[in-house]
Amino acid sequence: ARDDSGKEYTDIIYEKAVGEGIAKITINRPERRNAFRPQTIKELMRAFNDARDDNSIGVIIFTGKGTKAFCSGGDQSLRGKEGYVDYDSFGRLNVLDLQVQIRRLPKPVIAMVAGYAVGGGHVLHMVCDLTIAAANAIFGQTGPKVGSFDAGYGASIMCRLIGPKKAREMWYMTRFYTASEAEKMGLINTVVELEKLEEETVKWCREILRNSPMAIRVLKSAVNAVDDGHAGLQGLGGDATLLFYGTEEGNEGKNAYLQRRKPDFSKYPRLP
Ligand code: 2NE
Repeated sequence: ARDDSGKEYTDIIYEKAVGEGIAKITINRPERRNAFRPQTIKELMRAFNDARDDNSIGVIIFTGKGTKAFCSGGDQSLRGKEGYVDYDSFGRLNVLDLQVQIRRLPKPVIAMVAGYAVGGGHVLHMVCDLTIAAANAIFGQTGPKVGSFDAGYGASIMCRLIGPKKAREMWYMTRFYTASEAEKMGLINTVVELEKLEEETVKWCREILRNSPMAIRVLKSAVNAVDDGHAGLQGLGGDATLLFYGTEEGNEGKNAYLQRRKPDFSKYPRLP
C-alpha cells in the first residue's frame, strides 16, 4: 500500500473507502501479535497524517491484522537501553508521539479490537476516541511484568476512563480482562461477536459521519482539553480561531490591514 506521497508501507496496511469518508489503518505484524517497532510507528504516523489531511475522510478505524491481536505493545525483541531499535543505532519511544497525534487529530479515531490489546497496545486503544471490541478481545497492561510502564497517557487516561482504584489494579497486578469486563469498567464502548466486528464498526462510523464535522472537531478538542492542559486548550483555542476566520467580523480586520485603512468593528455586536 502507498499513501498520497507514493511511499510504500511494510508494517501497516492503509486503506480508504472511497466515497464513504472512512480510512482504515491496520498494524500488519500478526506473527508478533501486532507488536510495534519504530518503523511501525513511523508508518502509522504517516498514515494518520495522510488521513487527517484528506478532506474526504471523516473517521479513522485503527486495528490490527487478524483476529488474535489488536496490538501487543512494543516489540520486546527490539528493546534496548534507550527504547526500541530497528534500523537506527539508537532507541526510540516514538509510540508516545503517536499517542499525542491521535489525541490531536481533529477527526474521530475508532479502535477496532479483536484479540489482545495489551501493554503499549492497550494504551493505543485508550487514546482513541472510541473502542469497539470483539467478544474475544482481551485487555491489560503487562509493563510491570516485563520491566516497563507508561506513566504518561497510559496512567492518566486510564484513571479518567475507569477511575484511579481500578487503574491501580490494572497496572499493579497486570491482570487481563475480558471484553465484557472491560465494557462494564467503562474501558470500551461496546462488544460484538467477532464476525460482526467490522460491520458494527462501520455502522458507528456512518452514524458519526451523518453529523456536523465541525461540531465533532470542537467536541473532540473539548473532551480532551482539561486532561491535555495547555496543549488541550491550544487545540480548542485553534478551533475557535478557525471558526472566527470564517466570520465577517474576523475578515474585517484582515481586509482593513490589506486595504491600509482602520478596521471598523462598530457594526459587530457585543453579545451578552
Ligand atoms: C499478547 C500475548 C498475551 C499473546 O499470547 P499468545 O499465547 O496468544 O501468543 P504468543 O505465543 O505469546 O505470541 C506469538 C508470537 O508473537 C510474539 C511471541 O514472542 C511469539 O513469537 P514466536 O514464539 O512465535 O516466535 N510476540 C507477542 N507479543 C510480542 C511482543 N510484544 N514483542 C515481541 N514479540 C511478541 C503474549 O504474546 C504477550 O504477553 N506478549 C507480550 C506483551 C508485552 O509485554 N508487551 C510489551 C509491554 S511494554 C510496552 O508495550 C511499552 C511500554 O510499556 C512503554 C512504552 C512503549 C511500549
